[in-house]
Order: sequence, then C-alpha cells, then structure tokens
Amino acid sequence: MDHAADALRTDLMTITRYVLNEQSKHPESRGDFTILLSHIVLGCKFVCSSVNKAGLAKLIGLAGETNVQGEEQKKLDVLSNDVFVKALVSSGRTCILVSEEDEEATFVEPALRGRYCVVFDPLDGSSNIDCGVSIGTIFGVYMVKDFTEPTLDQALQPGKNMVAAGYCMYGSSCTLVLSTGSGVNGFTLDPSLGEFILTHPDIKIPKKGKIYSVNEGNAKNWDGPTAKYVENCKFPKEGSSPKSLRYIGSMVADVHRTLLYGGIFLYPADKKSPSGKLRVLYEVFPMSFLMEQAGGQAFTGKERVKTCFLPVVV
Ligand code: FDP
Repeated sequence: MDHAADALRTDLMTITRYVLNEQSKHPESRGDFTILLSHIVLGCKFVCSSVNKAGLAKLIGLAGETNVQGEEQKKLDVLSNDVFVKALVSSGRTCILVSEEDEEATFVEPALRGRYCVVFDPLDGSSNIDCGVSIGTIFGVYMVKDFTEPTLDQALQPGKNMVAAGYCMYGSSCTLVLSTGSGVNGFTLDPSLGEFILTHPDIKIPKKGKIYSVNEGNAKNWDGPTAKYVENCKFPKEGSSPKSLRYIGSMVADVHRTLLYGGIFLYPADKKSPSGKLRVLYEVFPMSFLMEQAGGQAFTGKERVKTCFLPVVV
C-alpha cells in the first residue's frame, strides 16, 4: 500500500457512503437497512470510545460501584448492551432484539417497530476486558415477514436466512467488518473524523493459511478426530511444515486474524461442553456468514454451520 498517497487521499469511502451506493443498486430499497446500519455504527463508536476510556473511567469490572459524582458505574459489557439496545430500538427499523446480555428477547414497542431482527453479542471476549486485549461486538440481521406481531421463532432462524452480519473489533484500531451478502468489507474508524473509512475492500480469506487457533488447554476433553487434527497441525506428515499457533481467546480478534491471514479457528465441542462453548445465534452464525462471504468455510465438524442449529466449529 502506498501510505504517502493514502495520507493525501481526500475522496473517502465512508461506511455510510458505501451502504448508500449499495442501496442505489436496488431501486426498490426504502433505505431501511441504511438507517439500521447507521444506528449500529453509532453503537460501535460509543462502545469504542468507552473501551478506550475504560482504564481511566474505571468502567472495568465495577458494576454496582459509584463514581466520584455518586453515579452508579456500569460494567463495560452491561453498558455496551444498553447502548446497542437503545440505538437499535431508536432506529425504528427493528422488531426483535436478541442479546447475549439479556435472558429474554426484547420485543420493540409497536410504535417503533420495523422489519429487522438483530441478534448480537454487545461485547464479546469479556475475559480479555480487564487486561486491555482486543474485544468486539458481533451482530447478525434477519428480516421478519410480519413485524406487526413479532414472535420469538422469527429470531430463531437458521444462519442461512441472515441478510447481513458483521463485527466491530476494539483493538489497536477500531475495525468494522460487514457483509450484506455480496462480499465482505472492512472499515477502520478514523478518530479525527469520527467516521469508519473503507480500508479493507472485498476481503477474501487466503486460500492457504499457516495458522491454527484453538484453546489447547481443553485438549484432554476433545474427541479423537479433533485431537488428531490438531496433532497433525503440529506434527504434519513428512515434507510439510508445522502450523503456527495463535490464540487470543477473543472470538472477534481470532476470526479477524483468520480472515486476513488465513488458517483455521476452532472451538470444538468437548466432554465438558458437548454442544461447544460459542453461542450459535449471535456468535457462530454471523461469523460463519462472514467467513463464507469471504470465500472461506464454516463447519460444525459434521455439516455446514449455516444450515444447522448446533454448530461447534468455525
Ligand atoms: P468470552 O468467554 O471471554 O466472552 O464465547 C465467548 C468467548 O469469549 C469467545 O469470544 C472466545 O473465543 C471464547 O469465549 C474464549 O473461550 P476460552 O476462554 O474458553 O478459550
């Protein structure tokens, strides 16, 4: 990349401009998705800013405590959930929200209902919050046929029915990766402009990768084929080089690296978690959507993730 030319670039493709361009390819479109996305983007910017300030503002792990103004502090994951729920409801384009943070689905009040159902994990990788390692938001979007009377089964659809999915990674930079079903694009937040700029157009996962990514601490509970696969990554047949192991323990960051550098990320089912640890609806389906859109694959170990309900491997 020519960084000097980049610095002089003035014709910036912001995420809003990108989505409006896409919208114009569909004359029948009423702009509902563009509005929904702008509210998701606002949520991502808010959470990014909170994550950046967390150490100073003491947002980390302090739920229930009070700050100097006597206000109750919220933990970062609780705060992120509040932010996204409010942003999504106020978009006027959603009818059902399913969040990792809430036990029950949220049914949007009739006056604010729209035709989308959003499933999301507002702050994934929580074990990494307190040590400043990359964390992220994951989201998937379904279209609901009759949004005047939404029901829970309209949110519990297989991954193949998703119309869009993405994640925002809060790391050394803030990166939003999005697919609306025709490829994958990555946008990086320019803090000086407050805008996500297209920096990774048409992401394609490299055909071959040299990295495997898994929590090997769970190896004693794996089944035979999983153990054999990972063993082969480390001790391949004669003539091949071993793969490198990278594991952050934050799905957004591990998937992001896998999208850009190639390789495999897996969280297999084991004796302790027979259905796997990752949550199907708002972690595995959106990431599988992105992986496939980037030319990769997502398997449960037995079948394609997007067509099933109990995936364990991405
Ligand atoms: P976390 O529990 O920290 O929220 O599914 C959640 C998740 O993180 C993923 O982001 C991550 O890939 C995985 O769990 C990490 O699990 P282990 O700590 O068991 O490796």
